[in-house]
Amino acid sequence: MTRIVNIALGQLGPVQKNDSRASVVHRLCAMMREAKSLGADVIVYPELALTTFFPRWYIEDMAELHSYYEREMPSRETLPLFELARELGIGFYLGYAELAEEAGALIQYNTAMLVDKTGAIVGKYRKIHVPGHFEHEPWRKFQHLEKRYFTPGKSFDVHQAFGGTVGMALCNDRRWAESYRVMALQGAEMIFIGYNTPVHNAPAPQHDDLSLFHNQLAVQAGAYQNGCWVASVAKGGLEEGVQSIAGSLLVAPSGEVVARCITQGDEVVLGRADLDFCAVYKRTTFNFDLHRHPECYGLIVQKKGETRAADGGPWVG
Ligand code: CDV
Repeated sequence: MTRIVNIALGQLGPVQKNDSRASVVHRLCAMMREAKSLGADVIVYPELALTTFFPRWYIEDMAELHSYYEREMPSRETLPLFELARELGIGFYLGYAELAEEAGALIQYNTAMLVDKTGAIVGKYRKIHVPGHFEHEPWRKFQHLEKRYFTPGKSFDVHQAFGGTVGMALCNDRRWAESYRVMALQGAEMIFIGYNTPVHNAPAPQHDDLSLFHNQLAVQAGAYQNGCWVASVAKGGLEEGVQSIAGSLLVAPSGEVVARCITQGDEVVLGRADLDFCAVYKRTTFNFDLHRHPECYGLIVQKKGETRAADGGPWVG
């Protein structure tokens, strides 16, 4: 029996500061209906999909900052998404800012959740590779204060859903080989990733022309080297004056791009993922049991990295 999962890329165009949660959920619901009409089993939405990408601003007022976070899921505003998922019989992955209460303290996470076809939350993932900087850096055209606003998560888990094994990651995670490998070692067959990537990278502006290339390169390598399907979905377009790359795509275990969005706005594109195609790679070239040498990889977990540039200056995030 073949295991086909029809995966919809639910790319979002910009969400401006004054756009209400209700208006964004309305857009997400319209996309969910379109995905269902195309035959989708699951729709993948971007990172921090419910609001504008607020880490671009230095926000000192805690009440204002926390207005971008969700304290519960489903919340009053997001409930229509869960209800529609159940009504249509379609799952979804959604990125959002989470305000969690732990031992009496409020902890801020950059989170994604996976919801199944009954509208039930199957799992949650908290972003591990939190990029950017902690302090206000006025020299930048815009801030990237994720390190200030989000505590890193602790684990890459996988979940049984849609007839296969699903892993989740968020944005910057897709650039790190470790993210995919840790999920693949747990049998991941599909990895869902949401992202917000500005075209302009303040610490390395010479890379701006390569933003889309690096996005695709990272996802294709992650899929191929781990024999997984990877759906990577953007919030694109011009948001509050900042241009973000779009370029959402679905990559097969062969590393080939099988579906992609071509606009900067709200766009639904369907890809057909045969989960049994993963085995073609997992049992041959990337047969971990046969070919990996974990005894030689100790440094990967023993050493974090080099913390100083060759010229003695600090690395910039
Ligand atoms: N939201 C992100 O994680 N963005 C990062 C960058 C560019 C800071 C990314 O890797 O796309």
